Amino acid sequence: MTQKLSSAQLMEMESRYGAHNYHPLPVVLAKGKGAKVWDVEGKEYYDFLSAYSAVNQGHCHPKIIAAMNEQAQKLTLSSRAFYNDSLGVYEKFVTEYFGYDKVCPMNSGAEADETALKMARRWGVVKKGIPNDQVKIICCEGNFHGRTMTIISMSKDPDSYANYGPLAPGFIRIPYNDVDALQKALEAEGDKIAGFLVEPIQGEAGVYVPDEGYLKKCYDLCKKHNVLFIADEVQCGIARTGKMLACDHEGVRPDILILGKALSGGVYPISAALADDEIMLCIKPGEHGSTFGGNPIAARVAIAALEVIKEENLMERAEKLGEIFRTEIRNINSPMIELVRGKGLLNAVIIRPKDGKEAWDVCLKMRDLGVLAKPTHQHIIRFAPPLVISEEELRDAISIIKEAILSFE
Ligand code: IF1
Repeated sequence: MTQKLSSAQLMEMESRYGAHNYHPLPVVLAKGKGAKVWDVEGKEYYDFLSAYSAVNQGHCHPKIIAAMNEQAQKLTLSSRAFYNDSLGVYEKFVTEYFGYDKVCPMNSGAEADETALKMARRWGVVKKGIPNDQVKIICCEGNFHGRTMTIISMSKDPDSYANYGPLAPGFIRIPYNDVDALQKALEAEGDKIAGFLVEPIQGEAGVYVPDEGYLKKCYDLCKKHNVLFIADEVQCGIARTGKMLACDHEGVRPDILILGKALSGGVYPISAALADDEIMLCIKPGEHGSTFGGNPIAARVAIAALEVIKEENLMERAEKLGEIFRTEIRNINSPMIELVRGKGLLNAVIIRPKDGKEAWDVCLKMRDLGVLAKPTHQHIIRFAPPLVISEEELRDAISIIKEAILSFE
Protein backbone atom coordinates (compact mmCIF):
# COMPACT_ATOMS: atom_id res chain seq x y z
CA MET A 1 0.00 0.00 0.00
CA THR A 2 1.32 3.50 -0.79
CA GLN A 3 2.67 5.20 2.33
CA LYS A 4 0.33 7.93 3.73
CA LEU A 5 1.99 11.28 3.16
CA SER A 6 2.17 13.77 6.04
CA SER A 7 1.14 17.43 5.86
CA ALA A 8 4.82 18.42 5.84
CA GLN A 9 5.56 16.07 2.95
CA LEU A 10 2.58 17.32 0.97
CA MET A 11 3.49 20.99 1.50
CA GLU A 12 7.03 20.19 0.37
CA MET A 13 5.69 18.47 -2.76
CA GLU A 14 3.62 21.53 -3.67
CA SER A 15 6.64 23.76 -3.15
CA ARG A 16 8.88 21.54 -5.25
CA TYR A 17 6.52 20.77 -8.13
CA GLY A 18 3.89 23.51 -8.10
CA ALA A 19 3.78 27.15 -9.17
CA HIS A 20 4.46 29.49 -6.28
CA ASN A 21 1.45 31.67 -7.04
CA TYR A 22 -0.08 31.32 -3.59
CA HIS A 23 1.03 31.62 0.03
CA PRO A 24 -1.39 29.24 1.75
CA LEU A 25 -1.91 29.03 5.48
CA PRO A 26 0.19 25.99 6.56
CA VAL A 27 -2.61 23.41 6.84
CA VAL A 28 -3.23 20.46 4.50
CA LEU A 29 -6.88 19.52 4.08
CA ALA A 30 -7.97 15.97 3.34
CA LYS A 31 -11.73 15.92 4.04
CA GLY A 32 -14.67 18.28 4.24
CA LYS A 33 -18.27 17.89 5.38
CA GLY A 34 -20.73 20.70 6.04
CA ALA A 35 -18.96 23.53 7.88
CA LYS A 36 -16.01 21.37 8.88
CA VAL A 37 -12.76 20.23 7.30
CA TRP A 38 -10.09 17.80 8.51
CA ASP A 39 -6.37 17.90 7.81
CA VAL A 40 -4.18 15.00 6.76
CA GLU A 41 -3.48 14.10 10.39
CA GLY A 42 -7.20 14.06 11.18
CA LYS A 43 -7.40 17.38 13.06
CA GLU A 44 -10.82 19.02 12.74
CA TYR A 45 -11.44 22.67 11.86
CA TYR A 46 -14.35 24.99 11.21
CA ASP A 47 -13.90 26.34 7.68
CA PHE A 48 -14.36 30.14 7.83
CA LEU A 49 -13.26 30.75 4.26
CA SER A 50 -15.58 28.39 2.33
CA ALA A 51 -13.11 28.51 -0.58
CA TYR A 52 -13.85 32.23 -0.90
CA SER A 53 -17.63 31.69 -0.69
CA ALA A 54 -17.81 28.78 -3.13
CA VAL A 55 -18.87 26.27 -0.48
CA ASN A 56 -22.00 28.10 0.72
CA GLN A 57 -23.93 24.81 0.73
CA GLY A 58 -21.30 23.08 2.89
CA HIS A 59 -18.47 20.75 1.90
CA CYS A 60 -19.51 17.74 -0.18
CA HIS A 61 -23.24 18.40 0.08
CA PRO A 62 -24.83 14.97 -0.50
CA LYS A 63 -27.48 16.21 -2.95
CA ILE A 64 -24.92 18.02 -5.11
CA ILE A 65 -22.44 15.14 -5.00
CA ALA A 66 -25.22 12.74 -5.97
CA ALA A 67 -26.13 14.93 -8.95
CA MET A 68 -22.49 14.95 -10.06
CA ASN A 69 -22.02 11.21 -9.58
CA GLU A 70 -25.21 10.35 -11.45
CA GLN A 71 -24.38 12.53 -14.45
CA ALA A 72 -20.74 11.41 -14.45
CA GLN A 73 -21.89 7.86 -15.21
CA LYS A 74 -23.83 9.02 -18.27
CA LEU A 75 -22.23 11.91 -20.20
CA THR A 76 -19.59 14.27 -18.81
CA LEU A 77 -18.99 16.48 -21.85
CA SER A 78 -20.59 16.90 -25.27
CA SER A 79 -19.00 20.26 -26.13
CA ARG A 80 -21.33 22.82 -27.69
CA ALA A 81 -20.72 21.34 -31.11
CA PHE A 82 -23.73 19.17 -30.29
CA TYR A 83 -26.75 19.51 -28.05
CA ASN A 84 -27.08 17.46 -24.87
CA ASP A 85 -29.98 16.48 -22.62
CA SER A 86 -28.92 18.62 -19.65
CA LEU A 87 -27.99 22.11 -20.85
CA GLY A 88 -31.43 23.29 -21.93
CA VAL A 89 -32.94 21.96 -18.72
CA TYR A 90 -30.36 23.91 -16.69
CA GLU A 91 -30.73 27.06 -18.79
CA LYS A 92 -34.50 27.07 -18.24
CA PHE A 93 -34.01 26.41 -14.51
CA VAL A 94 -31.37 29.08 -13.87
CA THR A 95 -32.98 31.83 -15.98
CA GLU A 96 -36.30 31.31 -14.18
CA TYR A 97 -34.48 31.11 -10.83
CA PHE A 98 -32.87 34.56 -11.28
CA GLY A 99 -35.44 36.13 -13.66
CA TYR A 100 -33.52 36.67 -16.91
CA ASP A 101 -34.24 35.76 -20.54
CA LYS A 102 -30.98 33.90 -21.08
CA VAL A 103 -27.74 32.60 -19.56
CA CYS A 104 -24.25 32.21 -21.03
CA PRO A 105 -22.73 29.21 -19.17
CA MET A 106 -19.00 29.39 -18.39
CA ASN A 107 -16.63 27.75 -15.89
CA SER A 108 -14.60 30.18 -13.76
CA GLY A 109 -15.67 33.48 -12.28
CA ALA A 110 -13.11 35.28 -14.41
CA GLU A 111 -14.56 33.72 -17.54
CA ALA A 112 -18.02 34.94 -16.53
CA ASP A 113 -16.65 38.43 -15.94
CA GLU A 114 -14.89 38.34 -19.31
CA THR A 115 -18.15 37.20 -20.88
CA ALA A 116 -19.98 40.12 -19.26
CA LEU A 117 -17.34 42.59 -20.50
CA LYS A 118 -17.56 41.24 -24.05
CA MET A 119 -21.37 41.28 -23.89
CA ALA A 120 -21.44 44.88 -22.65
CA ARG A 121 -18.90 46.13 -25.20
CA ARG A 122 -20.71 44.31 -28.00
CA TRP A 123 -24.04 45.82 -26.91
CA GLY A 124 -22.39 49.24 -26.70
CA VAL A 125 -21.13 48.98 -30.28
CA VAL A 126 -24.09 47.34 -32.02
CA LYS A 127 -26.99 48.72 -29.97
CA LYS A 128 -25.77 51.99 -28.46
CA GLY A 129 -23.73 52.90 -31.55
CA ILE A 130 -20.42 53.52 -29.78
CA PRO A 131 -17.50 53.44 -32.26
CA ASN A 132 -15.81 50.04 -31.84
CA ASP A 133 -12.40 51.49 -30.95
CA GLN A 134 -13.85 53.91 -28.38
CA VAL A 135 -16.18 51.77 -26.28
CA LYS A 136 -15.45 52.00 -22.55
CA ILE A 137 -16.40 50.27 -19.30
CA ILE A 138 -16.36 51.94 -15.89
CA CYS A 139 -14.92 49.88 -13.03
CA CYS A 140 -14.09 50.58 -9.39
CA GLU A 141 -10.88 51.02 -7.46
CA GLY A 142 -10.35 48.06 -5.14
CA ASN A 143 -12.09 45.72 -7.57
CA PHE A 144 -11.40 42.04 -7.93
CA HIS A 145 -12.96 40.28 -10.90
CA GLY A 146 -10.39 37.57 -11.61
CA ARG A 147 -6.89 37.11 -12.95
CA THR A 148 -7.09 37.27 -16.76
CA MET A 149 -5.21 39.94 -18.73
CA THR A 150 -8.32 42.03 -19.47
CA ILE A 151 -9.54 41.83 -15.91
CA ILE A 152 -6.20 42.78 -14.34
CA SER A 153 -6.23 45.79 -16.67
CA MET A 154 -9.01 47.12 -14.43
CA SER A 155 -7.00 46.56 -11.25
CA LYS A 156 -5.18 49.16 -9.19
CA ASP A 157 -3.34 46.47 -7.19
CA PRO A 158 0.22 46.02 -8.51
CA ASP A 159 0.15 42.41 -7.26
CA SER A 160 -2.57 41.87 -9.86
CA TYR A 161 -1.33 43.87 -12.87
CA ALA A 162 2.37 44.76 -12.52
CA ASN A 163 4.97 43.45 -15.01
CA TYR A 164 2.55 41.54 -17.18
CA GLY A 165 3.20 43.75 -20.15
CA PRO A 166 0.72 46.05 -21.89
CA LEU A 167 -2.73 46.08 -20.35
CA ALA A 168 -6.08 46.24 -22.09
CA PRO A 169 -7.43 49.76 -22.84
CA GLY A 170 -11.00 50.93 -22.53
CA PHE A 171 -11.49 51.11 -18.78
CA ILE A 172 -12.34 54.13 -16.62
CA ARG A 173 -11.63 53.47 -12.95
CA ILE A 174 -13.49 55.43 -10.30
CA PRO A 175 -13.53 55.27 -6.48
CA TYR A 176 -15.88 52.63 -5.03
CA ASN A 177 -18.87 53.76 -2.97
CA ASP A 178 -18.75 57.22 -4.64
CA VAL A 179 -21.90 58.06 -6.59
CA ASP A 180 -20.60 61.51 -7.57
CA ALA A 181 -17.54 59.92 -9.19
CA LEU A 182 -19.82 57.74 -11.33
CA GLN A 183 -21.99 60.73 -12.20
CA LYS A 184 -18.96 62.76 -13.29
CA ALA A 185 -17.62 59.92 -15.44
CA LEU A 186 -21.00 59.40 -17.10
CA GLU A 187 -21.51 63.12 -17.72
CA ALA A 188 -18.02 63.40 -19.19
CA GLU A 189 -18.06 60.36 -21.48
CA GLY A 190 -21.40 58.63 -21.11
CA ASP A 191 -21.92 58.42 -24.86
CA LYS A 192 -18.83 56.19 -25.11
CA ILE A 193 -19.58 54.07 -22.05
CA ALA A 194 -21.26 50.68 -22.45
CA GLY A 195 -21.30 49.47 -18.87
CA PHE A 196 -20.50 49.96 -15.18
CA LEU A 197 -18.99 46.83 -13.59
CA VAL A 198 -19.24 46.66 -9.80
CA GLU A 199 -19.11 44.19 -6.92
CA PRO A 200 -22.14 44.89 -4.70
CA ILE A 201 -19.75 44.22 -1.80
CA GLN A 202 -16.02 44.26 -2.54
CA GLY A 203 -14.71 40.93 -1.28
CA GLU A 204 -10.98 41.07 -1.89
CA ALA A 205 -10.85 44.71 -0.86
CA GLY A 206 -11.73 43.42 2.60
CA VAL A 207 -15.53 42.99 2.60
CA TYR A 208 -16.08 46.65 1.77
CA VAL A 209 -19.84 47.20 2.19
CA PRO A 210 -20.91 50.37 0.37
CA ASP A 211 -23.29 52.92 1.88
CA GLU A 212 -26.98 52.07 1.87
CA GLY A 213 -28.45 53.21 -1.44
CA TYR A 214 -25.15 53.22 -3.34
CA LEU A 215 -26.14 50.44 -5.74
CA LYS A 216 -29.59 51.91 -6.45
CA LYS A 217 -28.19 55.40 -7.12
CA CYS A 218 -25.57 53.92 -9.45
CA TYR A 219 -28.20 51.85 -11.19
CA ASP A 220 -30.41 54.91 -11.74
CA LEU A 221 -27.46 56.91 -13.10
CA CYS A 222 -26.64 54.09 -15.50
CA LYS A 223 -30.22 54.02 -16.76
CA LYS A 224 -30.18 57.78 -17.22
CA HIS A 225 -27.07 57.50 -19.43
CA ASN A 226 -28.07 54.30 -21.25
CA VAL A 227 -25.22 52.37 -19.61
CA LEU A 228 -25.49 48.73 -18.52
CA PHE A 229 -25.32 48.04 -14.77
CA ILE A 230 -23.17 44.90 -14.43
CA ALA A 231 -23.04 43.17 -11.02
CA ASP A 232 -20.25 40.77 -10.16
CA GLU A 233 -21.96 38.52 -7.62
CA VAL A 234 -19.36 35.76 -7.92
CA GLN A 235 -18.46 36.07 -4.25
CA CYS A 236 -21.34 37.97 -2.60
CA GLY A 237 -24.15 36.23 -4.48
CA ILE A 238 -26.14 33.04 -3.91
CA ALA A 239 -27.33 33.67 -0.35
CA ARG A 240 -23.95 34.68 1.12
CA THR A 241 -25.10 38.14 2.31
CA GLY A 242 -28.54 37.05 3.51
CA LYS A 243 -30.35 37.62 0.20
CA MET A 244 -30.17 35.55 -2.97
CA LEU A 245 -28.12 38.35 -4.51
CA ALA A 246 -26.38 41.22 -2.73
CA CYS A 247 -28.17 43.54 -5.18
CA ASP A 248 -31.46 42.35 -3.69
CA HIS A 249 -30.73 44.35 -0.52
CA GLU A 250 -31.45 47.45 -2.63
CA GLY A 251 -33.95 46.00 -5.09
CA VAL A 252 -31.53 46.47 -7.98
CA ARG A 253 -31.82 44.12 -10.98
CA PRO A 254 -28.49 44.13 -12.85
CA ASP A 255 -28.60 44.30 -16.65
CA ILE A 256 -25.89 41.64 -16.62
CA LEU A 257 -25.57 39.33 -13.60
CA ILE A 258 -22.28 37.51 -13.06
CA LEU A 259 -22.28 34.33 -10.94
CA GLY A 260 -19.68 31.70 -10.00
CA LYS A 261 -18.31 29.84 -6.99
CA ALA A 262 -21.43 28.74 -5.02
CA LEU A 263 -23.27 28.16 -8.31
CA SER A 264 -21.83 24.65 -7.84
CA GLY A 265 -21.53 24.57 -4.05
CA GLY A 266 -17.79 24.23 -4.52
CA VAL A 267 -18.17 20.85 -6.22
CA TYR A 268 -17.28 21.85 -9.80
CA PRO A 269 -16.10 24.98 -11.70
CA ILE A 270 -19.35 26.62 -12.82
CA SER A 271 -20.04 30.26 -13.65
CA ALA A 272 -22.55 32.22 -15.65
CA ALA A 273 -23.49 35.58 -17.11
CA LEU A 274 -27.25 36.23 -17.26
CA ALA A 275 -28.97 38.94 -19.29
CA ASP A 276 -32.09 39.65 -21.32
CA ASP A 277 -32.32 39.06 -25.06
CA GLU A 278 -31.55 42.67 -26.08
CA ILE A 279 -28.05 42.23 -24.61
CA MET A 280 -27.46 38.47 -24.82
CA LEU A 281 -28.38 38.12 -28.50
CA CYS A 282 -25.77 40.71 -29.55
CA ILE A 283 -23.32 37.78 -29.49
CA LYS A 284 -23.96 35.52 -32.47
CA PRO A 285 -23.02 31.86 -33.03
CA GLY A 286 -19.25 31.38 -33.15
CA GLU A 287 -18.50 34.72 -31.45
CA HIS A 288 -17.93 33.45 -27.89
CA GLY A 289 -17.75 30.08 -26.12
CA SER A 290 -15.89 27.54 -24.01
CA THR A 291 -15.19 23.81 -24.30
CA PHE A 292 -16.58 23.00 -20.86
CA GLY A 293 -19.08 25.85 -20.61
CA GLY A 294 -22.50 24.40 -19.81
CA ASN A 295 -21.32 20.78 -19.77
CA PRO A 296 -23.80 18.14 -18.56
CA ILE A 297 -22.16 17.66 -15.18
CA ALA A 298 -22.10 21.43 -14.59
CA ALA A 299 -25.74 21.65 -15.63
CA ARG A 300 -26.92 18.98 -13.20
CA VAL A 301 -24.64 20.14 -10.37
CA ALA A 302 -25.78 23.77 -10.65
CA ILE A 303 -29.45 22.78 -10.52
CA ALA A 304 -28.84 20.75 -7.36
CA ALA A 305 -26.68 23.49 -5.78
CA LEU A 306 -29.35 26.14 -6.38
CA GLU A 307 -32.13 23.87 -5.10
CA VAL A 308 -30.21 23.39 -1.85
CA ILE A 309 -30.05 27.18 -1.30
CA LYS A 310 -33.87 27.35 -1.15
CA GLU A 311 -34.56 23.93 0.40
CA GLU A 312 -32.27 24.68 3.35
CA ASN A 313 -33.26 28.35 3.74
CA LEU A 314 -29.62 29.43 3.44
CA MET A 315 -30.49 33.08 2.86
CA GLU A 316 -32.33 33.32 6.16
CA ARG A 317 -29.55 31.44 7.94
CA ALA A 318 -26.89 33.78 6.57
CA GLU A 319 -28.90 36.80 7.70
CA LYS A 320 -29.52 35.50 11.24
CA LEU A 321 -26.12 33.92 11.90
CA GLY A 322 -24.31 36.92 10.42
CA GLU A 323 -25.92 39.20 12.99
CA ILE A 324 -24.81 36.85 15.79
CA PHE A 325 -21.26 36.73 14.40
CA ARG A 326 -20.82 40.50 14.15
CA THR A 327 -22.37 41.14 17.56
CA GLU A 328 -20.26 38.51 19.37
CA ILE A 329 -16.99 39.49 17.69
CA ARG A 330 -17.62 43.17 18.42
CA ASN A 331 -18.10 42.19 22.06
CA ILE A 332 -14.60 40.75 22.30
CA ASN A 333 -12.69 43.14 24.51
CA SER A 334 -9.37 43.40 22.67
CA PRO A 335 -7.44 46.34 21.19
CA MET A 336 -6.64 44.06 18.23
CA ILE A 337 -10.20 44.31 17.01
CA GLU A 338 -10.33 47.61 15.16
CA LEU A 339 -13.50 47.08 13.10
CA VAL A 340 -16.00 44.34 12.26
CA ARG A 341 -18.01 44.74 9.04
CA GLY A 342 -20.04 42.68 6.65
CA LYS A 343 -23.45 41.52 5.57
CA GLY A 344 -24.97 38.09 6.20
CA LEU A 345 -22.15 35.57 6.55
CA LEU A 346 -19.65 37.61 4.52
CA ASN A 347 -17.72 39.43 7.22
CA ALA A 348 -14.27 40.81 7.90
CA VAL A 349 -12.38 41.87 11.00
CA ILE A 350 -9.73 44.58 10.76
CA ILE A 351 -6.90 43.63 13.11
CA ARG A 352 -4.90 46.33 14.86
CA PRO A 353 -1.37 44.93 15.18
CA LYS A 354 -0.16 44.36 18.74
CA ASP A 355 3.43 43.78 19.81
CA GLY A 356 4.33 42.94 16.25
CA LYS A 357 1.54 40.39 15.93
CA GLU A 358 -0.93 40.92 13.10
CA ALA A 359 -3.72 39.25 11.11
CA TRP A 360 -1.52 36.41 9.86
CA ASP A 361 -0.51 35.53 13.43
CA VAL A 362 -4.16 35.54 14.52
CA CYS A 363 -4.96 33.17 11.64
CA LEU A 364 -2.15 30.83 12.69
CA LYS A 365 -3.44 30.80 16.27
CA MET A 366 -7.01 30.19 15.10
CA ARG A 367 -5.70 27.31 13.00
CA ASP A 368 -4.06 25.78 16.07
CA LEU A 369 -7.34 26.12 17.97
CA GLY A 370 -9.56 24.79 15.16
CA VAL A 371 -10.82 27.64 12.95
CA LEU A 372 -9.49 28.30 9.43
CA ALA A 373 -9.55 31.80 7.97
CA LYS A 374 -7.05 33.89 6.02
CA PRO A 375 -6.19 37.58 5.71
CA THR A 376 -7.33 39.30 2.50
CA HIS A 377 -4.77 42.03 3.13
CA GLN A 378 -2.17 42.60 5.80
CA HIS A 379 -4.65 43.65 8.49
CA ILE A 380 -8.01 42.25 7.35
CA ILE A 381 -9.29 38.74 8.08
CA ARG A 382 -12.30 37.57 6.07
CA PHE A 383 -14.74 35.29 7.92
CA ALA A 384 -17.13 33.40 5.63
CA PRO A 385 -18.23 29.98 6.89
CA PRO A 386 -20.49 27.70 4.85
CA LEU A 387 -24.08 28.91 5.23
CA VAL A 388 -25.09 25.47 6.55
CA ILE A 389 -23.13 26.08 9.77
CA SER A 390 -25.40 25.56 12.78
CA GLU A 391 -25.83 28.23 15.44
CA GLU A 392 -24.12 25.91 17.92
CA GLU A 393 -21.14 25.42 15.60
CA LEU A 394 -21.01 29.17 14.94
CA ARG A 395 -20.94 29.97 18.63
CA ASP A 396 -18.29 27.32 19.21
CA ALA A 397 -16.16 28.83 16.43
CA ILE A 398 -16.69 32.33 17.84
CA SER A 399 -15.37 31.15 21.20
CA ILE A 400 -12.27 29.82 19.40
CA ILE A 401 -11.81 33.11 17.53
CA LYS A 402 -12.14 34.97 20.84
CA GLU A 403 -9.59 32.68 22.52
CA ALA A 404 -7.17 33.19 19.65
CA ILE A 405 -7.43 36.99 19.77
CA LEU A 406 -7.22 37.20 23.57
CA SER A 407 -4.15 34.94 23.51
CA PHE A 408 -2.17 37.97 22.32
CA GLU A 409 -3.10 40.06 25.41
C1 IF1 B 1 -7.52 33.96 -6.26
C2 IF1 B 1 -9.45 37.05 -4.26
C3 IF1 B 1 -11.61 36.53 -3.33
C4 IF1 B 1 -14.17 37.13 -7.09
C5 IF1 B 1 -15.08 38.01 -7.72
C6 IF1 B 1 -14.57 37.12 -9.84
C7 IF1 B 1 -13.67 36.22 -9.29
C8 IF1 B 1 -13.45 36.21 -7.89
C9 IF1 B 1 -15.86 39.01 -6.88
C10 IF1 B 1 -12.92 35.28 -10.20
C11 IF1 B 1 -12.49 35.25 -7.31
C12 IF1 B 1 -11.13 34.33 -5.64
C13 IF1 B 1 -9.99 34.08 -6.58
C14 IF1 B 1 -8.86 33.55 -5.71
C15 IF1 B 1 -9.07 34.13 -4.32
C16 IF1 B 1 -10.47 34.68 -4.33
C17 IF1 B 1 -10.55 36.10 -4.00
F1 IF1 B 1 -8.81 37.11 -3.11
F2 IF1 B 1 -8.70 36.66 -5.23
F3 IF1 B 1 -10.00 38.22 -4.55
F4 IF1 B 1 -12.56 35.74 -3.10
F5 IF1 B 1 -11.70 37.72 -2.88
N1 IF1 B 1 -15.25 38.00 -9.06
N2 IF1 B 1 -12.07 35.32 -6.12
O1 IF1 B 1 -13.99 37.16 -5.74
O2 IF1 B 1 -13.40 33.98 -10.01
O3 IF1 B 1 -11.89 33.02 -11.75
O4 IF1 B 1 -11.36 32.68 -9.34
O5 IF1 B 1 -13.35 31.55 -10.33
O6 IF1 B 1 -7.41 34.18 -7.46
O7 IF1 B 1 -6.59 34.05 -5.45
P1 IF1 B 1 -12.44 32.74 -10.38
